[in-house]
Amino acid sequence: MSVVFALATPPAKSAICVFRVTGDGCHKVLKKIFSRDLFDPNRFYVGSLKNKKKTIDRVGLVVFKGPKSYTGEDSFEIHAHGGLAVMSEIVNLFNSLGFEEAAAGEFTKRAFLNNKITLNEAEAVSDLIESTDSRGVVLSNNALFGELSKKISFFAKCVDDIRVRVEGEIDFSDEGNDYFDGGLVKSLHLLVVDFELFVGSCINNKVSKEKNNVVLVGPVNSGKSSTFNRLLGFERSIVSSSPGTTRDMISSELFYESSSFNVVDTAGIRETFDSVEKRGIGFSISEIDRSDLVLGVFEKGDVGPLGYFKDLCSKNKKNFISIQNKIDLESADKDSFDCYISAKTGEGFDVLIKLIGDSFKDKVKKEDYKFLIRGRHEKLFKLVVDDLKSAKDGLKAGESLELVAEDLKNARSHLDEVVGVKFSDSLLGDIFESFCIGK
Ligand SMILES: Nc1nc2c(ncn2[C@@H]2O[C@H](COP(=O)(O)OP(=O)(O)OP(=O)(O)O)[C@@H](O)[C@H]2O)c(=O)[nH]1
Ligand SMILES: [Mg+2]
Repeated sequence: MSVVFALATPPAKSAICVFRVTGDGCHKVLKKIFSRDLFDPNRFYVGSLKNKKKTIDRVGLVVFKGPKSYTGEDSFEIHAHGGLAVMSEIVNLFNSLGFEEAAAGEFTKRAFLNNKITLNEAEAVSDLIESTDSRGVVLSNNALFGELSKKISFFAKCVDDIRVRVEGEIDFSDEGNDYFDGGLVKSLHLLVVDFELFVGSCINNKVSKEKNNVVLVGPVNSGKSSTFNRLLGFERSIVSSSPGTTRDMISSELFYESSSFNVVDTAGIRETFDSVEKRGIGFSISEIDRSDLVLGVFEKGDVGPLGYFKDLCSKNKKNFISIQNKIDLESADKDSFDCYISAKTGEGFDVLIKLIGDSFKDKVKKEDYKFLIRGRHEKLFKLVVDDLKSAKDGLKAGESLELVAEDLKNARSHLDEVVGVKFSDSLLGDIFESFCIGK
């Protein structure tokens, strides 16, 4: 395969940038561009990187000898100073050497094609990079570092073992039922149960990434932005005593225990002739549609829209928490609200945060899962369950053993597709095009 290169770190000013180069024969250029010509693999060398006689930078160089490299090919990495001009000079150098720019995910794709990793492990590399919370990291690591592949090869072996027994039956079938392996149905039944349990321990990465959306609504000046800022712990939204301050939606992420929430501050509701403010109010109402939980923030004495928000939320089947703010100024109007706070002093926020967390309790909890999988895997796993059930039912009903063997063959083939024993170019294209350049 050709020699390709990529900047593996972001193309922005930084302390260090890392370039990766892979492709058999790429080591040949090193004595031309680096101030040293003998290298032991996997060691970090510091020296000058040169383009002809001109020194570009003093860099770190690590050389990997295939097949003991990420891609399975000869490769090397250059760690240079993270200046934009330095990066541009290194790109020019590699272009002048005839190296091609790597496509997205090319390093991982080569690792797969060179049998360094399975296809599901390659997918897990991207899922790990995309993970936004610690549980996502644990789940994609389980998929990446062999645990998921081990499970799949375990089930593939179980399917093979049962198929061998079924095929043995086919060979003996002339001799009547006397020899029939009565344990086969039980073994298949146990395999279906085990496989379904395993599927239950997998979570689709799309479901896992679903955000908990929380929106703050209420009358103008009730303290929505102040509540928003206190929830986040920093001044993200502008707070002012003039009503109608927030006009556009402002959102930010809030982490609580192991969950993350997307919290949105919106424009306050009131009668207005200002067209910009009117649009902001329109946005606030439509934001309720996108949210999972609505926090209505009110001041004592200005609870007009409370009924309106309650009705809107119950019509749209949204959870609603009514909050009385500014309890440092006005006594709490007990019985009228779900929660009482002061965004100024922080009083009541422990209760509010708990109420927010509790309202998502029934949502998917990542702690209950072991492996992060993709839609592609989920579809294949469902097919495996169908194949195994069909084999079991066929066996129980005394159907042709050839058909049972065919179902088991299909189950095995669908498991093979998960790990990439079977793949098409278009599948590889779909998988790797969503990767980062340089990975
Ligand atoms: N005393 C007191 N003042 C508060 C509290 N929360 C907010 N305020 C004040 O109330 C005013 C309005 O606060 P904001 O947070 O901007 O209110 P808002 O609901 O976002 O207002 P709009 O964006 O205009 O709809 C500001 O002067 C805040 O300092 C509180 O708990 N106690
Ligand atoms: Mg505001």
